[in-house]
Amino acid sequence: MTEANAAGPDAPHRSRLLVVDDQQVNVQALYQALSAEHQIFVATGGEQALSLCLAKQPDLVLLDVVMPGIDGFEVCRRLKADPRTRDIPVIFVTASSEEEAETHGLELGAADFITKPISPAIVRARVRTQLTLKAQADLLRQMAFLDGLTGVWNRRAFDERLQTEWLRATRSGHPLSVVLIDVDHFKRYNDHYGHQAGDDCLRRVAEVLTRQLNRPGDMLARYGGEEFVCLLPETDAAGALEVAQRLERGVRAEAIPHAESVVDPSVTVSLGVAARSGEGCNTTANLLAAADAQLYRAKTEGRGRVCG
Ligand code: GH3
Ligand code: MG
Ligand code: MG
Ligand code: MG
Repeated sequence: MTEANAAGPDAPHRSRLLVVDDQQVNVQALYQALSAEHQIFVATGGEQALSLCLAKQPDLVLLDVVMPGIDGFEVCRRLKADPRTRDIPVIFVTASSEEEAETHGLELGAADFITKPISPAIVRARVRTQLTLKAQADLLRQMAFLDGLTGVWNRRAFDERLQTEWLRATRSGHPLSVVLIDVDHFKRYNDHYGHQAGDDCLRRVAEVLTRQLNRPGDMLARYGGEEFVCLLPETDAAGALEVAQRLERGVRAEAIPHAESVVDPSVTVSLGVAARSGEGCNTTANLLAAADAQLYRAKTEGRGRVCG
């Protein structure tokens, strides 16, 4: 997922464009038309275009069709087949104005088609349109994976990442752990302070938990209701227990008053930890079930603690 433009999908900002053409004169023309507004990368062949798309993750590709080696159609087909590059819009820029070629390009997933010789003003306008659409699509994609109340990832995002990380860990043999986190006596919190305050409390808990995570690969998601979940790649059971203890202490240290809790006069959480190497943790469902069983144990043993 690329980062959405912080100022909103329509705000102008310097985008990153990849210009692909085997002829210097064409590259020059596009560069002159677009470099004042955008940052330009150049590839002079299909192979180079594909590797630059992976390495630079441009916001848009302007793609020539006829090139020695793999042609523009094949580049487009490969970009659209790879989940890492399929959301990058492709505009074909070609000398051919044949209906058949244009149809073929659009069927391959191209966003637009421009014929050479180019008109700088038209190229700029069409590029702008595609960039706006791309920014809006990115924002929607991002919103579909975020929890509306707390702003952390939602369960859908978690489930997807868990599958990816599970496959990766299985392949590499590296550790992987999860931590389930449940706010203690939260029904009483709502009953005493009101639902609005309950929502504020969940937001603060989410913030505190986020702050305790320091590895770039770690993920915090709202699992549902007053439950959160942490995904910890490259982390074994002992490491995950340490993280969980830190999360528990972090929430306690925030000292959010909770007059009706019998655990502590402030908000506490119970946590259950499970690692891929653990007994019976041979599927993602079993991993989560194991974490849930440990969470249940933390509840029955008095809450405000970690079990794993
Ligand atoms: P335990 O310590 O055993 O976890 O007790 P609990 O009261 O936290 O557990 P229970 O599952 O009985 O209640 C969870 C409560 O969380 C009930 C529900 O109304 C509240 N809750 C769930 N989602 C939200 C939310 O989005 N906002 C607010 N304010 N409350 C929520
Ligand atoms: Mg060419
Ligand atoms: Mg619960
Ligand atoms: Mg609870």
